[in-house]
Amino acid sequence: MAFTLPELPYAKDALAPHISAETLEYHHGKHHNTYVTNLNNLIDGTPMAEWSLEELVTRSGEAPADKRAGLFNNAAQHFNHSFYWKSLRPAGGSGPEGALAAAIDSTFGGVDAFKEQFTKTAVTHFGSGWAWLVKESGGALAIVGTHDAGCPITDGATPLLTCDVWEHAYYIDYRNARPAYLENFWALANWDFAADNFA
Ligand code: MN3
Repeated sequence: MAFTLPELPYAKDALAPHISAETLEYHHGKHHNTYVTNLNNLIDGTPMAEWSLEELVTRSGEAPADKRAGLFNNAAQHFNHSFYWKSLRPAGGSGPEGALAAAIDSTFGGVDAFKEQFTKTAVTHFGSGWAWLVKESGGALAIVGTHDAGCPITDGATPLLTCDVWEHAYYIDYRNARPAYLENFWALANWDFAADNFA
């Protein structure tokens, strides 16, 4: 079954001034859309057309050798971007509550310490990739950086929240200033989404 570009869960101008409508126009309408188109072209007419997106990400090694890299990259980027749009919200940023807040406190020593570590992972990540808050397969919280299309579900982790640190995510609004993009990420972080994923 062919994949479709998911609608953004908010209006294109709803994340401004932190992330502009122009950024979303390109990032969602062009970049993400291209990953979806490429993925559909790779699986069309093959048995992989029956696989779920998660299966395509975690089982790309079973694909024909000449398709493996493209399949993983485009499937994982479709997964990662769909997850990123939901990791943001116009009225985000307040902070975690309940069980997730307690786990963040005990793991990182508080929300501010968590944000500091996550920001450091995102800002110091070399080149293109992603910063994630995940629940590892054993249940512990962790901050992980993944390169290019890297996706934590390949390690059996459950993603809770992500920040896209590819330049296309921030170059229109912040040029090369990834730290400024991260500062603004915290004004948009969707903690309800993270809590739902943690539960
Ligand atoms: Mn991106």
